[in-house]
Amino acid sequence: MTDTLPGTTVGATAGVVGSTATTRPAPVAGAAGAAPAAGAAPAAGAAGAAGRAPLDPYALRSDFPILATQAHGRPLVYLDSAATSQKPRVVIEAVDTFYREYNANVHRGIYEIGERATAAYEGARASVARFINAPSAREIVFVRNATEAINLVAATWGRTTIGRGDVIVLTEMEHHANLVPWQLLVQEKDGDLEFIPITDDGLLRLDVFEVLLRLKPKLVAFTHVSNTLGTITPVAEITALAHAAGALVLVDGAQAVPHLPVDVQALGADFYAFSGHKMLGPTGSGALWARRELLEAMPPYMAGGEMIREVHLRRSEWNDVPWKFEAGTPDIAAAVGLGVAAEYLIGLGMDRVAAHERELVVYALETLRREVPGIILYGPPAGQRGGVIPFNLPDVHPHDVAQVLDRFGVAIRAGHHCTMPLHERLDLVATGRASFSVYSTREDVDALVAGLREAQRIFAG
Ligand code: 7TS
Repeated sequence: MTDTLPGTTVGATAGVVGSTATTRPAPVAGAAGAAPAAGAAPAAGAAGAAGRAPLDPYALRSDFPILATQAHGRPLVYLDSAATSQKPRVVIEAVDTFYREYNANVHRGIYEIGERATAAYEGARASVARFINAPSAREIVFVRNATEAINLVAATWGRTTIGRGDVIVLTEMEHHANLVPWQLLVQEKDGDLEFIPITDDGLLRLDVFEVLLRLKPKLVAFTHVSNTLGTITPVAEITALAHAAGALVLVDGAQAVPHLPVDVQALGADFYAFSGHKMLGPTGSGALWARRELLEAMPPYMAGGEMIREVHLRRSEWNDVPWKFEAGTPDIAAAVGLGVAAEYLIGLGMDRVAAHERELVVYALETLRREVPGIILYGPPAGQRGGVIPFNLPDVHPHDVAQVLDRFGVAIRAGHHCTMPLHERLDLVATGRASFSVYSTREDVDALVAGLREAQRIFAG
């Protein structure tokens, strides 16, 4: 394993993207082929060039084959993108092409398809780095999902850093993936967890956070966007305060990278974790970004092949980062697909994606309030949240609501959304949740409204 990345970074995936040029919509949506050569484009934070027309979700819907299907004989209205997003054709084809044309293991084949697989895998790493403006692709560790990324940090950095009495600060609205790993860690190390409370609107109480910082926490770990309330947290502000108090910062970006421009350098955090399958990529793909010196200092997570440089019977030496953290044969196809998804989103322009979803949230909140009498909507005001609409109808369990909506082809999630402590804090058993992505439209919201009115009619009788 060499110390440097193969030079063919995006080349391998760009070829895959390019192969479907004929299926692309007009340049307004123009995502798929817009991927410029590595290094030639602005950072993802700036991608999406000012002056471009607003994102046209109607034009790009034809990129997503599943959106042309039906559920219960009605057009599928997919409003569960926070659980997992749908996949554009370029991603599906990239996975397909890998298996059809160059399926081989990575970092070992001294033959053509093996080299092609390695180039595509490492090219995907470069695309992901560019997508979040990481300073180097060497700071991107491929994992299966955000859950694995957070567990990796807890099990390596956490187990070597956290000791008796050490404090980790979380928030009351974390997904279980950014809560339970820290519970296990402090149980093992006899440390403590503290929580930044939220307001009833789902905003973080930064005044209380400043008081918690007097406990000199070792880590502050929090979500960038709440999967349940949609709250967008002030990452740069929290990070600056945490750093000033001597804490490191882990950001759970699972619900941010699909929807907002994310520039890890501008945010200033130390660890940034996310899943690929929520950002139009395949399941089984995800990434952990961490500052290089942290990755260098952390012990390995899992052990075996790939992550070693030398092995002797009684001791081994580790590979360079990031491969030190990628034991065993990775999910190569998923990583390649993730790289294509990152390029697709860069091509759309994440600022245009964010503007589209902001506009849709305003429309949804207004329309639901106006058209669905008595609906209870949770979360912060439109300007402070991403494309997530949690709600309840009075006296109807959200599971029943979801079942009625399903009859109309409308897919939402109902339940606790893996945020049980947040539901406890808000004194709720469960909520219904509609969530958006690049392909969501006002008509999707209208279908939700029609379904909710029908649910009200059924349950009133
Ligand atoms: N963090 C946040 C903020 C999430 O929303 C999720 C998944 C995760 C972590 C874990 O992601 P995974 O890919 O490792 O499973 N959230 C949801 C959801 O809201 N509905 O289904 C999964």
